[in-house]
Amino acid sequence: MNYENIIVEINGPVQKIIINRPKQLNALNKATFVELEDAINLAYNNFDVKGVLITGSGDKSFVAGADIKEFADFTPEQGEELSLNGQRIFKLIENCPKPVIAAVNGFALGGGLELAMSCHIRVASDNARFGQPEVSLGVTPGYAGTQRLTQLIGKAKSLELLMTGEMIKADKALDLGLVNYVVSQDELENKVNDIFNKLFKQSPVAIAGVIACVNAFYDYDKDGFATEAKEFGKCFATEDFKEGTTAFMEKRKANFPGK
Ligand code: DAK
Repeated sequence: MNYENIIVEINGPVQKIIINRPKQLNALNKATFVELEDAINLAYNNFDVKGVLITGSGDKSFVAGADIKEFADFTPEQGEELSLNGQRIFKLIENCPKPVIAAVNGFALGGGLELAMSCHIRVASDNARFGQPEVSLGVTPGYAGTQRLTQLIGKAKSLELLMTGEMIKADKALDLGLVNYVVSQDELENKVNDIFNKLFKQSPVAIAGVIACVNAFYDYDKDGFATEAKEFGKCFATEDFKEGTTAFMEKRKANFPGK
């Protein structure tokens, strides 16, 4: 697929996805969602990709929300359809078997915060701003913001942010547990790479299992304990497990084949 709204770069084991609509502060329109889904599927299917980085173009905005101009005259049916489609694509990110890190380089508002929250780890630059301002537009969040914000920071703070639509700074987001790290703008990419370097020393198979187990905790259709037992069992048939245990006994670092 030719991309017009995102840029996809593969740097070694990292697939970088840059939301690239800087004039609109990287707001997510329909076409961007289509391209984002395609890029995530690429990461799922490319064995050599071990991690995904999602960020926004420029130094002002990660993603300033869904494209307000696009849904202004929607019917209720179109609104629900848009919501379900966005939820489905963000779930694809959340369930990606490879770690997905959001490098939040500015505004992460509405659909932008929802995108960041669907990633496994969030690293913010100190100029980042977070919020779910949908109530100011007369809508509720539509891409699972009410669910993931509550999962990440708890009911009381989540309700406050969702009902006031207030924007918060990066240090407050860190206090709330909404982001994992805050660094200077210059350090953002280095910090993300440091995290990837730690992750890439571990078994990709086991990391995929951990993601599935933790996600099962939040999935009412799944029993997280049963998922964990299943993922644990699956490891015993993998080359990663054989290499990990052999390396331990031979007192050397493991070199995981990723299968
Ligand atoms: N959509 C479209 N364009 C946007 C945008 C957005 N979310 N955010 C910014 N832009 C555009 C502005 O219109 C402006 O374009 P021009 O007027 O120059 O053509 C350009 O980006 C630069 O923005 P500003 O001039 O406003 O820049 P400032 O630095 O002054 O302000 C700001 C930055 C981020 C504080 C401000 O742009 C702002 O408040 N933007 C809107 C933020 C926002 O409310 N975001 C949440 C969007 S609501 C649904 C599903 C999902 C959703 C809703 C319904 N259904 C299923 C129905 C989700 C909703 C959202 O995400």
